[in-house]
Amino acid sequence: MQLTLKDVAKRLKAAKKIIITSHVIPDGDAVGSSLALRRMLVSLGKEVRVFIDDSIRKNLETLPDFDLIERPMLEEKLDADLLVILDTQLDRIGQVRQAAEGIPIINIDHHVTNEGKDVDLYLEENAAATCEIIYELSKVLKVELDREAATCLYTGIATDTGFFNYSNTRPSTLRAAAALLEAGVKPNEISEQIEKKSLTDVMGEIETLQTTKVFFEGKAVGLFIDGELSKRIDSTEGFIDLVRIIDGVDVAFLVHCKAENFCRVSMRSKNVDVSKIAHKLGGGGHVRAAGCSIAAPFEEAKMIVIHAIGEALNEHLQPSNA
Ligand SMILES: [Mn+2]
Repeated sequence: MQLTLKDVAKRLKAAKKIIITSHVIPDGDAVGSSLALRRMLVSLGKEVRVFIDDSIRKNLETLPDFDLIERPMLEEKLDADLLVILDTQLDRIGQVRQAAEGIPIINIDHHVTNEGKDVDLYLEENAAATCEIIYELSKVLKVELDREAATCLYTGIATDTGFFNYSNTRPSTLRAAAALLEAGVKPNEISEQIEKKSLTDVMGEIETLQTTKVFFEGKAVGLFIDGELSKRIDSTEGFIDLVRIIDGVDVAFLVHCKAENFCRVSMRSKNVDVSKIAHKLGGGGHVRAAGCSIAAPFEEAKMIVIHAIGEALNEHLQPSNA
């Protein structure tokens, strides 16, 4: 069922015990929206727990209430009136899905690839971030955002828009950000915290840049982290942005060998719909930023991705799509 924001508010108000969760490989929007919504609901007298079934990157550890995030224990059965899934769909919340089995679900998301299977969904695909939706929800719920909740929401909006650089930045995104500054957010502190990198990460970045290769007359550019290089890299955050700026490039992508037969792929584009490419390969995301996992050895995964991008670039150039 498709929900409106008012339906969402009603469902939240009717519940007493609420569990909030988000996707594995959590980003600023996943963590920020979960923590901000928790604070909002606690201020309404709700009993709230946040579960994320994955480790979370260090840069997000300074978010207010970060220590309250729990990981589901094997065999633990969770008890609540409502499970709220943020920034993703049911099949990407890891073990939380089993632990919360039987609890009614509402799903709040901005990913165009979310089909809302088996859940009640509020999808605002034009929102730059789930945090932008949660900000709108705070108005519907008539909750005043404190500095802590505002910091969480700003972090999610800033990270999902590349600090207001990407095409998903819309007037309402900036209005939300402005209101969050009025609630006490310090934008410089957040950007310093998010962009901070260890020396190891910067050295890994330099090594990864050496793998830069262009394809399709310079319309695509790839970065390739094999198993060997992967051992020296903690985070690939922001790597793609280093090459997506190359003149003439439409699609930038990164193939990261995480295990012998398992590679993660992320893509960014200026024109081509990379969410379609990701979807074809079993992943998802947005028109200009998407990703997927490929269960294949590194060299094979590379070929699969390059081929799929070539096809998408070709289709994009067909006059019927112009
Ligand atoms: Mn998001």
